[in-house]
Amino acid sequence: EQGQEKWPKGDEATWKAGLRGVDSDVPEITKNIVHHVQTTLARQAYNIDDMGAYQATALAVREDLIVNWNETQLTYTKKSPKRAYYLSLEFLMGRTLDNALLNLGMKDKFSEGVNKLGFNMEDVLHSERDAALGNGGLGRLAACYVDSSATCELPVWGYGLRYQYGMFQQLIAPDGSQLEAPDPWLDNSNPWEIPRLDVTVDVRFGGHAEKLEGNRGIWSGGQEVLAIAYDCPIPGSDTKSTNNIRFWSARPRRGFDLQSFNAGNYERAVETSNSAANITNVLYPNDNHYAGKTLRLQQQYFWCAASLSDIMRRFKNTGKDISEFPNLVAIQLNDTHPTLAIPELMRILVDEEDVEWNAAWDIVTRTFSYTNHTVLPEALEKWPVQIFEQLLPRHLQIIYDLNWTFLQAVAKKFPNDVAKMERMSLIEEANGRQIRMANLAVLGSFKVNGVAELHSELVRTTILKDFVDFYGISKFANVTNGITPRRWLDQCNPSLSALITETLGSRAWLKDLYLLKGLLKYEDDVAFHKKWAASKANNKQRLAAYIKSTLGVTVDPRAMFVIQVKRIHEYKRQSLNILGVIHRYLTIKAMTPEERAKVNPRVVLFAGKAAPGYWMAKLIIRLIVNVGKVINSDPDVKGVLTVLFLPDYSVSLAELLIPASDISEHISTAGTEASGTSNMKFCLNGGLLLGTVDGANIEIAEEVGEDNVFFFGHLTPAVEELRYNHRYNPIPVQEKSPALAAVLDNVMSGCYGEASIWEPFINTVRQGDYYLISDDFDSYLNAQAMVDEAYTKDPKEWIKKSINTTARMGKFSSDRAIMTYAEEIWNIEPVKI
Ligand code: F58
Repeated sequence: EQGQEKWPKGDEATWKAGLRGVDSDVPEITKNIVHHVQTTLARQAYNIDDMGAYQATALAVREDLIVNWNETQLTYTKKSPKRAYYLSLEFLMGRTLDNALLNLGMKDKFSEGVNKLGFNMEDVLHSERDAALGNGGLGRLAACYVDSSATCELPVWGYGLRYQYGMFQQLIAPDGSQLEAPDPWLDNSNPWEIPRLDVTVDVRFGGHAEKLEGNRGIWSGGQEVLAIAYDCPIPGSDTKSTNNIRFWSARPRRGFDLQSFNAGNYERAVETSNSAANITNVLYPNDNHYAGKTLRLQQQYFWCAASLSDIMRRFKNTGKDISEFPNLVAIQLNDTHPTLAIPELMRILVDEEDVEWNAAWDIVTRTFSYTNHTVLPEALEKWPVQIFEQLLPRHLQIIYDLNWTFLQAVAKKFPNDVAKMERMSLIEEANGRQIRMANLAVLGSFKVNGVAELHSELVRTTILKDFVDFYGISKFANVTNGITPRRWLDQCNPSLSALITETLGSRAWLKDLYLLKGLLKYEDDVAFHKKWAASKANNKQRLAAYIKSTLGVTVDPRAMFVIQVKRIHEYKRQSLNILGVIHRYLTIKAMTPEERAKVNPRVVLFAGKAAPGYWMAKLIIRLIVNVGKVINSDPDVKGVLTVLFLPDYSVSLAELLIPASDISEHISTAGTEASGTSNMKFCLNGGLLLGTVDGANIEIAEEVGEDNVFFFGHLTPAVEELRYNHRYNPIPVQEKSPALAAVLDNVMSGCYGEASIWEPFINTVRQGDYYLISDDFDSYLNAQAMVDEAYTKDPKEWIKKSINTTARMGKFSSDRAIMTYAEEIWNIEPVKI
């Protein structure tokens, strides 16, 4: 078919002679790297360091990615399949070079080439700085999903924002407090983006909206901001398919206001440009908490408007009638952050494309689907109507019009249920009028999903119950999260990956993770056990070396490594962990030297960032650091217990920590953690899970077997009543858990710093205890005792558990998750490149 097409421009042979392919042999690779050293970096063998070698190598790899990217995009354009767009305000990518080399299947050749040029690939890879355009789970999930979409050859694009400053850098002050420093990640140029200075969209803010007949409107005036596209190629694993994330950057519409400039008011002329560029300045560093900043709403609209305009332009290029839009376009809303895309598409259809209101609404509601990531009430987005009036007057009209029709339908279905109408309305009337973004997202979507079975059930029965009653259950689905096994095993754990490949006889497991089941044949194989244990030991040594070089602390890799790494949040209960550590410390201190010699030595590691404005989370970090200082300098527990807080948690640090865990902790209060994804990463790497019956922990246990996880704590249905009791029939901690009472007293005794510092935290446990620390504490200690027993009593049995865990993690590949979205929600199919 392609052969019959007419060459679009000039002489075909001349064009083709100029096109490059993907470099395939080592001399070609080194030649290209040297070429970039010489002519892009303007350096030479005499003055190039690891950083320069990284940059030149990245530029060479970038070319390979772009070759595949071009071919993929041309194929999509020619075949015009239905496409899906993943709208996410966060993409937590981490480093790119290693992942790109592995997905291209070029790592060995590039390593050889880099060696020939006098560098070591490991050092080169470590020169790259993380792209941290995300807070945590939600942003990293988006990154895993684009990897899987390319690997599964699905026509999917991501849309995001190109923040000048990513996730802040975390420093720990001498007193143990978290400090924040900015992350100007673009200061060293970014080889992984393609600036598209010609792909731009005008985005309007403010001005006034007029209504015409038939619900049509005109929006004019205000200020226009220019969105500029930066494309980031996303290579699939072992395929040419290379998808795209389009990141938008804000620029002032006109360099400056000429009138003010000519009037001699230079500063004012430049002022507009400053405020426009501010929009994509910084990633908001809140995790599971809604802050309600106007600039954040500007970010959201800027991104939705630019992305939708771009999607519409691409759709129109197909020449299809507008009514075909939902047959060619599916848009996934990653949480409520992109919900403005719903009224924006209405605006485009009704005001600009002259589509009749009801027909437009039909198009909209066959296009969008929405993923919910939390049931915590404090995380649900609501925007004051007043801000909308100023910033998005036309969207406010559209939302009012939608709400009017919607509430009539609700009233018809549930006559006389005013309370229900109030709850379902797009507008919350109490405490200042606010727009409820989750309600709008549900209204405008044909499918709503949660991210793990339990979470999806809670969505259906709690926060969105009224909507289930109204629409029926079939609109509400579950897609359990997944992780990419390329980054989260092959890349971060080369020794285990090699062992698996050697054992299974091929690398096919990386694209069909259920093949890991083949490892079960060796669950009792002594020789295999030895290799399995050697890989873990190797990863623990690697981490120990990092700890030595960054914190100057020596940890014994033969000790059991217990790891809890994630955002610091009260619901995730790092507090429970550190209180448990103190209990362990006090217990060991009370022992005779003979008894101490029998204790299972542990290294307990924490890492994670607290939102800069989340005071309690920061206090918990401070407690962890200070408890660590006391324990680590106490000769009584030397070699038996070490406690460390590793600063500045990131994707790259996760890649080092996860393969080194014996046990990881996922201990949220039941019903609060929507899914969790690091739980999957640890288990895939053969670390065992200690956790509550929450989120995806439940499904992990279902897959790997309950005997291979350590569960504890109250279950979700008990939580509400326990909280009620805390309020109305409180029982003192001393009665519920004498062990916890002793620990709290110990903290207040001043041995980790003045009691007044910790009092606000201690009080949250003693009074109210919303996260049920006191209810779960004894059960937690009991689970820890089971861990010690399992680890020390029979090492063979432990390794068998570890093998079983890895072998049964097939379900948690993000390939499975993305294929579920593709087949059950988006209705898109793979496209062969
Ligand atoms: C996380 N949410 C969930 N939100 O907490 C976690 O259980 C789940 O596994 C993960 O999503 C993926 O589904 C989360 O990370 C955020 O960070 C938002 C950032 C923007 C502001 C609101 C919270």
